[in-house]
Amino acid sequence: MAKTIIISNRLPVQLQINNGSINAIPSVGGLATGMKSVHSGSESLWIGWSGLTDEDTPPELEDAIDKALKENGCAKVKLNAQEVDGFYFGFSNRTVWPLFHYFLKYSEFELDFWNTYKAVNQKFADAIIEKSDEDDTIWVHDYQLMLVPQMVREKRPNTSIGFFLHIPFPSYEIFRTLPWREEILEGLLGSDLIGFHTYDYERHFLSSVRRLLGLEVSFNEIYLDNRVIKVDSFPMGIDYKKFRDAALVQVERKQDNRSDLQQRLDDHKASAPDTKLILSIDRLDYSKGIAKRINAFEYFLNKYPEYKEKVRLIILAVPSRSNVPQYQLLKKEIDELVGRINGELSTVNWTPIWYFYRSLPFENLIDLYTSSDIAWLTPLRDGMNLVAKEYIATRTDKSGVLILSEMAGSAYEMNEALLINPNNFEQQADTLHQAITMPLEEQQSRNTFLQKRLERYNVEVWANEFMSALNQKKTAGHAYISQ
Ligand code: GDG
Repeated sequence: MAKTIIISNRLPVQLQINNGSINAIPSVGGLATGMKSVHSGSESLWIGWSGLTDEDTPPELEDAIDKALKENGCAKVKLNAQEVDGFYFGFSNRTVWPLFHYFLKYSEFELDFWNTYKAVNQKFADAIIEKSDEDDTIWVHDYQLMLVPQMVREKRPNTSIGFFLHIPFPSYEIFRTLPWREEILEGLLGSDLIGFHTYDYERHFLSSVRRLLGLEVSFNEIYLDNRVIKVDSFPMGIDYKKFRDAALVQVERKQDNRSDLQQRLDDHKASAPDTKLILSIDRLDYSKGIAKRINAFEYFLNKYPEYKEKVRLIILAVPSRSNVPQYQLLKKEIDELVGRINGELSTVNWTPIWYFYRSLPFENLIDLYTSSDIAWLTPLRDGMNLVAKEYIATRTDKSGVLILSEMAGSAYEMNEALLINPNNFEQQADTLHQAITMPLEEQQSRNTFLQKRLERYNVEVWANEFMSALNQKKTAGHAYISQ
């Protein structure tokens, strides 16, 4: 029976080694949840890196690891520490990530990184070939694996291959600076279907294909040899029900069952009922615009001093890629900014910024979403931004205001949010003022539209639409009949 093979850098389970026994804990991330309908039963297999390098894996546990993964419908690609360094921390996160998020000056063009990226992509492709059959359907995820489609295509000319990019695809003017730009495009073009979050990313990709490879491109199809490659946008949704239900449970939770964080938030509300909580949640990443947001908050407090002691900014910054130098610098910059602003503005009764540098359990995430009057998300570039969608899904009484950067993919679907340019402090200060003073009826009317859309186009629909577009392509066959 034909299978679906999902392939991503990391597997949707986390391995824990306890006294020589292995536990595979399913992860609760958006991708893992969304793929549930695709990754179920014996007809699917998820291939990826387990998160343990060869050096960290006791050889006597290899079989137990494989068994634990198999029970979860997974199989691993083995990587050593040097491969993880060059492929993941190197080319993926020091070359592609900054470039695709328009941070050209951070992008490092290192031949060693590139060579390791190629070698590791080949390892993933070999694992697919080994574990799949010709009539299986293959879905490759994200920027770490852009060469995999072509590497598989070489050995399996008739297999159906889809690729989805979770980050932006940059404009041709940015993309063309990459020394290995043709190889990356050719790698992606091994696919039958290439998906992006937005129509703009799709257009940027098509433009690069046309201008760099000189291929024939018509509307959203690319003609290569005897194949037609389809390019389309599939904006990723969230598990709407999971977030809404968690918020309902949280709201109904009995007094004595509240989390410590929730108690603190409730105490804060009780002691200062007219104070507004403004929330931001991101991985600590320069693309998320956290430092600029803090500066914009200071600007806002200077422009509207009447809000001093009346607003509080909560920043949850989740540690990420902390052995990449740019991330270490950013951490230092944010620590200093928060320290300076709190030092200068705090009063006996008020600290303007609550800063958490950690990952919180899911329940606490819900506590933050449901307790905050405003979510303020200011990425300088973001493929989609699921936090914006999750905040809205948890607002069960439809109150709350979302201020969202135009530079996030999600802004295209969330017109009822207050959209801002993260570089414009004046506009952001005025928008914060607008959010704080927005009448409840207006909040509810905006959120009604947003929630309806998020509920309908949830992550399962996203995964199913991609798969059915790929399957349609399969049924239509690969042949390109010249007109
Ligand atoms: C990439 C693209 C695209 C955050 N803090 C905690 C926590 N989270 C969860 C959120 C959300 C996820 O992490 C973050 O997703 P985003 O979409 O906002 O951002 P990236 O991590 O950069 O994701 C992005 C996405 O891929 C999907 O294609 O939208 O543009 O960059 O789900 O809830 N979860 C828990 N504790 C935390 O402290 N449990």
